[in-house]
Order: sequence, then structure tokens, then C-alpha cells
Amino acid sequence: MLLKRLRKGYGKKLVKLHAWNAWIVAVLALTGLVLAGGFWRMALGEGRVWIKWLHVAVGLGSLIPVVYYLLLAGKHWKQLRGKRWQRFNVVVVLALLVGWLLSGVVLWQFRAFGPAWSNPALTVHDLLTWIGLPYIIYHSVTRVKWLKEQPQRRTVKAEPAAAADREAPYRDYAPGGPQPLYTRRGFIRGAIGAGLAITVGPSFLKWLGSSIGSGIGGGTTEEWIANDRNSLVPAPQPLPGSVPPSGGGAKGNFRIYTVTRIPAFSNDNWSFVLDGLVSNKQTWNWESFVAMQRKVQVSDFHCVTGWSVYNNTWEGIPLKELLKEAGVQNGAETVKFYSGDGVYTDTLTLEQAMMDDVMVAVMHDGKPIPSDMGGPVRLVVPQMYGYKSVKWLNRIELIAGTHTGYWEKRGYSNDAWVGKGNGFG
Ligand SMILES: Nc1nc2c(c(=O)[nH]1)N[C@H]1C(S)=C(S)[C@@H](COP(=O)(O)O)O[C@H]1N2
Ligand SMILES: [Mo]
Repeated sequence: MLLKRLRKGYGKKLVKLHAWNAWIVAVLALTGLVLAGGFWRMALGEGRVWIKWLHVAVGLGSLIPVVYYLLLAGKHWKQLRGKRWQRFNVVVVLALLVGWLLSGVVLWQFRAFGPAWSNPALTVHDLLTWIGLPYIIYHSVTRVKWLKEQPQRRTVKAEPAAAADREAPYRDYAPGGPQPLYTRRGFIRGAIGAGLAITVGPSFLKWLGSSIGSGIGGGTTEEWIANDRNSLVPAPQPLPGSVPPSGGGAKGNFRIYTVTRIPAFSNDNWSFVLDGLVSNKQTWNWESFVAMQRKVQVSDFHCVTGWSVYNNTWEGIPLKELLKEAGVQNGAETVKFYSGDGVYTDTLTLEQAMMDDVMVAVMHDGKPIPSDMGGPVRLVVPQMYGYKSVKWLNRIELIAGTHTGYWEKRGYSNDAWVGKGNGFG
């Protein structure tokens, strides 16, 4: 029987399994943190897409040890009779792996599932990481051999110690529960636990606050201007549809993404250019730009990494109107958008650019768009994934032929429609 064969040499197998699992979790943790960390968006560029595939592949691969363990689990479980702490540990690790795997599959196939699935999947994936990673770090650090051994036993020669260590994965901390705090080991574990709580805790609470809370912070327009790195004057005066926001206030939070440092602008160095294959090339300064007629619209915003912000009230100039004013010439095929960060670009076809809801936005929920969200001016393309919504927009050029945008160059699909994909974008 398969099971019987599996169980032969089962002790060694469990040790190996444990080691494999540790490596898988380590790789997933590292790649996952790189993918989530804003810093790496700048530093990695194309490498980020490879890391994403590595993360997905290893993540899918984690199914193997899980299934393998489940085949051996019966025997292991019996062996752990009475060892509540160890049984608890097994259940936690299994639950983490399965939870990460399921939510990860949804995030990987975000287009097939759509935002209604990918939003909760991302929350679950994050939550498991916030709980699971510190748990696993604690688990592995406190199990390092020297922590487990009594001071006098640490003098034992290398050979037997190594042999004893092989039993480590299923030796208990202490029968029946964790060590009391007043022993040396208990104290060190407690210290490590506290250290983790102190380092991870604040970011966790921040994340928790932002997942539960809605919208970006409160405050008045004056406060925003005073605190923002873009000090452009005069501030745009919101239309009635913006104050109060006709969408009722955004639900959810933007994760701030940038591939450069966040650029800062002032009246002196900011301009907006519309050029290329148009009859009236134009350059605006801030004063003339805020003087243009704006509109208000409510829309949802979706990112390919799984998060969405619903009911955004954007106020700005419909791109359609700008293009009409400019007089698009025959031969223009693509609308190319430049970010004032000097690096990021993206495109829409002329036809896509003429959609009613594509907006050159200057206000969000009745306030000037803060610099980290792409202010003073950002593009908003509600029907497409967020990477089309170029932040710090300062130039629109009409070109013949095509151009490949920043993320498209790095593996993202040029087709960014939300909810129209085939699942393999
Ligand atoms: N200039 C610039 N624009 C950008 C990006 C960027 O990194 N740089 N990221 C894009 C992506 S992938 C998304 S999801 C949204 C995120 O907008 P937010 O940072 O306001 O949340 O901006 C898009 N526009
Ligand atoms: Mo995105």
C-alpha cells in the first residue's frame, strides 16, 4: 500500500518535509515582502515580474508538502497525543499554508475572479502574513538548538547533539504547553516574542486600521495644502458635486505606488503639455490649468495586485474634452501619457481615450489630490486596472503607432480592462 510505504522511514520523512517546508515558507516570505514593499517597486523594475512568478510558482508548489504531510498526518497526530502545544502548531501551520494557497490562487488569477474576489483574497493573504510570519519566525527562532538545551548540556559534543537535533521537529517545547516565563528558556522566548510584537505590531495596527477604516484621512482642503509636498496655488475650488462628495466618500484605501521618489511640484516648475499630432499644441501653467471647466464623476478603482477603492468622487477635466479642444489630427492612433516623475508612461488607444469617464483629475472626494496619490494632476481610467491611471500626469502626446508603457514593458498586459479579461492577462 502507498500509505504503508510512505510510513516506512516516516521519522526521516517528517524531518525532510519540515526542512522543505521551512525553505518554501522562507522563499515565499522573502518574495512576498519584496512584492508588497514599495521600495522594491523602484529598485527592481522588471525583476519584480520575475519575483512575482517565482512567488506564484513556489506558492503553488507548497501544495506538495501539504498533501504529503496529510498522508502522514494520521500517525504523526497520534504521536502528538497529549502534546497540545505541538498539535496546535501543526494545525496553525497547515491552516496558514492552505489559506495562503487558496487566497494566492485568487490573486494570481485576479482577472478570472475579478475584484469581488481579489479584494477579500488580498485581505486574507495579508492577514495570514501578519499573523503567520511572526508566528513562524518565533517558532523557528525559539527552536534553534541552543535555546532548547540546558546550559550544561550545551557542552555535549557536536555529533550527538546533531543527532538529537534531527528529532527537533516533533519534540515538544514542554509537554502540555509553553514554558513558564520564569525559566531561562521561557524568558528568552518571551523576549523574542516581545521583540517581534514591538517591531511588527505598529505596522500591523496601521494595516488593520487602514483595512477597516475607509477613505484617506480627513482634514480640510487648507490642511491638505499646508501638509502636502505640492504647494500649488491657487487651490482648485470644488464643484458642488465634490463637496460633499457625490459618491458619499471613497470606500477603501489607495496603496501608494510609485517607481520613483514622489516628485514635488510648485507653481514655478509645474506645467501641463498637450502636443504631438494635434492642431493646437498647448502648454498650461497651474493658474490656467485650474481655471479650466471641470466635471465630477464617481467611479471605482482597481489594482491588479488585488485591492480596490470604491465610490471615488473625482473632479477634473474629461480627457475627451481636452482632445476635442486640441483637434486630433489624422494619423494619430495612440494617446501617450507622461508622468512628471520622468519615468512612468502609459497609453490608451484613441478610441479608449475618448471614453466618457477617462478623466484628467485634480480633486478626489472634494480635496486636491495629495502628492502621494499622484497630485496635483493624475489620470483616472475607471474601466481599466490602476496602472493606466498615470500619477503626476504632466504631458499628453498624440502619436502614430504604439508605445509600450512602464509596466507593460515589464510584463503587464497591454489590455487592462477590468472584468473583460480571459484570466491569463
Ligand atoms: N507615475 C506613476 N503612476 C502610477 C504608478 C506609478 O508607480 N507611478 N502606479 C500605477 C499603479 S500600478 C496603480 S494601482 C495606481 C496606484 O495609485 P495610488 O498610488 O494613488 O494608489 O497608480 C498607477 N499610476
Ligand atoms: Mo496597480
